[in-house]
Amino acid sequence: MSGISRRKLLKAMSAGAGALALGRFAEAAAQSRGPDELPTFTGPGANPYWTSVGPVATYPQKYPLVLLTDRPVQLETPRHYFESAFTPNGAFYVRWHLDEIPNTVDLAEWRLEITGNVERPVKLPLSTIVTKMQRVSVAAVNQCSGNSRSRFQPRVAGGQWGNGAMGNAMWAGVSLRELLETAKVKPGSVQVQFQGMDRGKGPEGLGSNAFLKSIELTDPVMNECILAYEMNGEPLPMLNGFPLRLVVPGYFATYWVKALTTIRVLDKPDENFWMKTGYRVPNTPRGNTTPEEVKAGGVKTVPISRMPVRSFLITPEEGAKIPMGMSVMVRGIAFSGYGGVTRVEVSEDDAKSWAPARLGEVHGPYSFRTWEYLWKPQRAGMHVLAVRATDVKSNVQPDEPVWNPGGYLWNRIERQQIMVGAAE
Ligand SMILES: Nc1nc2c(c(=O)[nH]1)N[C@H]1C(S)=C(S)[C@@H](COP(=O)(O)O)O[C@H]1N2
Ligand SMILES: [Mo]
Repeated sequence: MSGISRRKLLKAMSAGAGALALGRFAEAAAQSRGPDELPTFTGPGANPYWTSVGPVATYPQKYPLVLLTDRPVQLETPRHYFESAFTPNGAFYVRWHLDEIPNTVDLAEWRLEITGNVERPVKLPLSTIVTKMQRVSVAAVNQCSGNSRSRFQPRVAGGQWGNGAMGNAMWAGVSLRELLETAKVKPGSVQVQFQGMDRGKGPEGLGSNAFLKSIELTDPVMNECILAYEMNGEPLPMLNGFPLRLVVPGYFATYWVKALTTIRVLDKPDENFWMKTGYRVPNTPRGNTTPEEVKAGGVKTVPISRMPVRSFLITPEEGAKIPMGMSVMVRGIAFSGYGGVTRVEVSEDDAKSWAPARLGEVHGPYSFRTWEYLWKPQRAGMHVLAVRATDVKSNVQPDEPVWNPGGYLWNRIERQQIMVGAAE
């Protein structure tokens, strides 16, 4: 724990019952923070802010979640919901960019429009999509590109997410390719653009009043995209994009446009703010760069795409105290946007040596996969456990932090401190 966060924690605790009542969100008691006051995650040990640093809020169709901001709505999933491979809809994190988000939808009026560079523009009611087209499903992780942004050093602007801007669900709906075929894409088309019902200006008014994302027609992911009307066997919660959202398996969630109403086939590349300026990373192997290079200018960027491999240690919880002589089943999850995790390893000595964990059931290449590891602590005192995953493309999590100005793609090896007590 860094000096600044230790001081803040002590301050929050000395504030008495009010702060303590927040339990694991004790730090959240601090109301307005400048960027310098935000807790930092440096130092050799694990960090105590696994979940986040916000207060808790309850929105319609949602359990109490960590409130990052309410305009626009950004809610983070508390850690314990990652104990299973699928994240409950009520606990699923929420991220919108614009102020005006839909809170009701009249399905009698609602249509999905396929327009732009197509032979036959169509407008489909939801009933046609649900009853007349083939239903397909995929288990896929939805992760914000800024997940874990609060770890970045030097700090970067943007939502200071802990590790809870992610979730895994079984999505069901219709294939994007099949839908596009009904409208007949014209030759010369290059991208497909997606737009939802939300409205408002983007940062500095640059967003042209809608959140717009596009995918290359030749990108192989086009064949795996689905338009989902079901999430874990239920209609999507309003805040997660009811009645229909794009699911782009393996890709960061920025492309998973919610409350979808318009699919626009483009004959030239999309140059709107959310493609040309937002959600880009330096064109380097890990999307990494340095603040000095950014300051000097000329850093080439590419749009964000697939999610690098990650793994998380979920139980026992950070700060847990384990009696000496007891064995503990350590459990967690792992995933990769490049098509499945092949190996998870656990370290009992702060990432110096590694031993394999046992992998759980496969729910498909883009799902969370659970893992477990039987830990028999050999000594009393503080232990730093670490976990790292390898994916089918042999990508393995790095132990050096990456840095980029947007605070994207964080996938450094996670650590966690566990206290083993002496026998009584
Ligand atoms: N219509 C719409 N779709 C959107 C966004 C948005 O602002 N508007 N944000 C995107 C981003 S950046 C993220 S991280 C995910 C969040 O999905 P969730 O709220 O269902 O968790 O939605 C994506 N789809
Ligand atoms: Mo995001």
